[in-house]
Amino acid sequence: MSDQDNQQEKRKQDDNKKIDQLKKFYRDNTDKIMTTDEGVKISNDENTLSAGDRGPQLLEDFMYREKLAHFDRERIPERNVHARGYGAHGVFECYESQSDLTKAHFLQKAGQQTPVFVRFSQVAGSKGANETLRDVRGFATKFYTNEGNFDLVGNNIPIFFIQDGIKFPDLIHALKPEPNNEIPQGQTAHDTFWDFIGSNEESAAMMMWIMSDRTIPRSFRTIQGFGVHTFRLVNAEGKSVFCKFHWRPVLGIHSLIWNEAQKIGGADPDFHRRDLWENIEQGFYPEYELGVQVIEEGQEFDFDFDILDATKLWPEEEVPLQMIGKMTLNKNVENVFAETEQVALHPGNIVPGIDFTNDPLLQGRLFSYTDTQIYRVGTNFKQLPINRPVCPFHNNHRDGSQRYIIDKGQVAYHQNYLAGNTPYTVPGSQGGFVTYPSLVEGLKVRKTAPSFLDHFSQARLFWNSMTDVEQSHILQAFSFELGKVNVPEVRQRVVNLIGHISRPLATAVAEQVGVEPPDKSIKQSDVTKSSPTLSLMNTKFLPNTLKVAIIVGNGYGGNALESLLESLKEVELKPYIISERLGEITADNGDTLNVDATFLTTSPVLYDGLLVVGGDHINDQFAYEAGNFITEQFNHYKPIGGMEEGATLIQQLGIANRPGVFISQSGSRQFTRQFIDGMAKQRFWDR
Ligand code: HDD
Repeated sequence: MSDQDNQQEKRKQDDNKKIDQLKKFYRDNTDKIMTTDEGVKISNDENTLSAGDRGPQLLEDFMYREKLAHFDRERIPERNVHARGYGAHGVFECYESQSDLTKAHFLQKAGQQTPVFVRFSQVAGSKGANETLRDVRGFATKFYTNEGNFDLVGNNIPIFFIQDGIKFPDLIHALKPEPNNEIPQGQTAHDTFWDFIGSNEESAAMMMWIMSDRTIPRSFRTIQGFGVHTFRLVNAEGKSVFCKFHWRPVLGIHSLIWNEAQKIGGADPDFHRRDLWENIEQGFYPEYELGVQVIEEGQEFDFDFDILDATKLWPEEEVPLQMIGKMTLNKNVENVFAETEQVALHPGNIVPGIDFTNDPLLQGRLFSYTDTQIYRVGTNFKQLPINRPVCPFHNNHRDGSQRYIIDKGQVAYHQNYLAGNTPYTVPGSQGGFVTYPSLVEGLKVRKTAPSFLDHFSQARLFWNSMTDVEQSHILQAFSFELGKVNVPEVRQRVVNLIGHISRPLATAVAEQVGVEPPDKSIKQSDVTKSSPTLSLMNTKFLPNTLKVAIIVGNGYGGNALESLLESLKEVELKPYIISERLGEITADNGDTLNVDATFLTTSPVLYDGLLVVGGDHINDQFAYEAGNFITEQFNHYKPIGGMEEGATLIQQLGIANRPGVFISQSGSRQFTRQFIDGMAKQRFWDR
C-alpha cells in the first residue's frame, strides 16, 4: 500500500464514537489571537510590566501572573508504578457473537466495532526512564462500549509476583530505586528487589518470566497482553464461566537481546514510543487479537493449580485459547498529557457480562486504582474527555473539585418524587449491572490458601518450555541482575530459590555471581511437562515493518538498489538510507537518494537488519563506520546483506559465509529474496 493510500485509509478509520466525542474538546491555536484564559487579547508576551525601563516588576501584571501560576502547576503526580507509558486510540472488532459465553454488549455481533484506547507502559521507571530497561510492560485497554467502559488492565506476562494485594506496596518499595540514594532508575538489578524475591517464594515463577526475553521487548507492537486474573463471563441466561483474557500481536512476539537493549537506551531512550507513534503515523497500524481461555464452573478444581491464584497461568495445551476479535491501533493522541497522562484505567471497570472472581490480587487491585486516580488526577477524573464513556451517563454524584458537567434541576437524590424518581435504575433484563450471585462462605481469616502454596511447578514448566537459546539468555539475565547485588547473602538466597526450579541453572548462576550452589536439601521440582506456546521461538516471523539500515555512498549502483528498494517495500520492510552526511547521494546512473540519517545521528542497534551497498569512492572513514555497523549487527544475530562495495567490506571482515549473511556483487533477484527471507527470520542464533 502506498503512503498516500495508507493516509487515506487512516483518515477513514479515524472517526469512531470516542474520537467524535473527543473532537468537541480539541482546540486549534493556529492563526488565532493570543488571549489570557479570561479571553483578554494580549499585546506583549515577552516583557513583564515594570516601573521604568530598568525598574522592578509590578504585581498588577495579570498576564504574567496567570502565565507563571499556570506553569507552576503543570505537573501532576506521576503514576507510582507504570509512570512511563504511551497511548494510542483504536478500534476493536468482534469476530463472531460470543453470546453463549457473555452478554457483554461489545461481543454480541460479528463485525461489531468498539472504540478503544490503549496505554502501554513500563512498571518501575519514572516518567523519564529509558524505555528499553528490563521490565514488565503494562498493556492496558479501555473499551468504550455502548454499555459503559470496560478496562482490561494487564501486563505482557500472564502471571504476577504476588498472590495478595496487601503485598503490593512491599513489592514496589523493593523494586523502585532504593530510598537512601534513589538508585537505580527503572531497574531490578539491585539489592532490595532481589532481597524481596529471595524472601518471597511465591515470586519464583514470575522471577523466571522477568529474567526471560519477555522483559526486553522489541516494540509495544510485538508484546502479548494478559488480563492475568481469572474473571467471570456471564451470559444472558445467567450462566457463568471462568475466563482469562489474552492479547496476541499479529506480527508475533519479539524481543531485543540484552546487549542491544542497553545500547538502545543510550541511542534512543524513546525507542518504544517512537516506534509506536511512527508506525501509526505511517499507516502501519499495530494489530492484536483478543483471545479467551474458558473453564466451566464445574471444572474449577480439575487442575493442579488453583485458578484463583494470580501466580499461575493456564497452559494453553490444557485450556485452549479461542480468538474472539481483533484490535487495531489507528490514531495517535492529539495531546499526550490530556489523553495518555490523564487516562484512568482500572481493573474494576467492568460491564454487564463480565464479573470478578475471588482472586485475592484482583480484589486488592479494585481498591487501589480509584484511590490513586483521585489523588493523581482529582475527584472528577471520570469527567475528563479521555475517561468519559460514549454511552449516556447520569447519576446523583455532584460537586467536588473541578467538576465541569453542569447538572440541571433541583433534584440530586434517589428516591424522589420531584423528578419522577429519575435518574432511574433498571433491572438486569434492561441492562442494569447485576453481580453474579456466586456462593461465598467461610470464617474470616488472614492466611494463604493451602491450594496457593505450590510455587515451583509452574516456574519449572516455564523453564522446561524454553529453547537452549532462551535458557542461555535467562542465565545471562540472572548473572547480570545478581551480579549487581552487593550483599552476597542476598545473591545466595536467590540462587537457593532457583535451586527449586533448576539445579543446573542455579549452579551456573552461583558460579557467575560468586556464591555457593544450592544446598543438597533444596529439592528441584520434578515437573517434566513443558508448554511450547511459552517459547518465543514458536511465534510468527514476518518481515512487515522491520527496519533495514542501508549504508550507501556516492556512486552506488542506481538500478540495482532501486529495484531492491521496491522489493523491500512490497513486503513492508522499511528502508533507511544511512551515509556520511545528510542531503542527497548520487548513483552511477545519475539517480539520487535522500539520506535519512548519518553515522553520527543513528546507531546500528536501532535497525532490525543491515544492507551494505557502499559506493565507488568510499574512504577509510566510511569503511570504518560501515564496519562498525556490520560488526554490531553480526554480534546481535541480525540479517546482513552486502552488494557491490558492501559485499567486499563484509568479506574483509571474514564473516561472508556465516548464517544470515548474504552477499552478491550485483544484487541479483535471488539475493533480494534471500535477504528478505533473512529479515523475516530476524535472528540467526546459529552464528
Ligand atoms: Fe497495577 C497501574 C497492571 C497489580 C496498583 N497496573 C497499573 C497499570 C497497569 C497495571 C498496566 C498502568 C495503567 C495505565 O497505563 O495507566 N497491576 C497490573 C497488573 C497487576 C497489577 C497486570 C497484577 C495482575 N496493581 C496491582 C496491585 C495493585 C496495583 C496488586 C495494588 C493493590 N497499579 C496499581 C496502582 C496503579 C497501577 C497503584 C498506578 C497508577 C494507576 O494505578 O493508575 O493503583
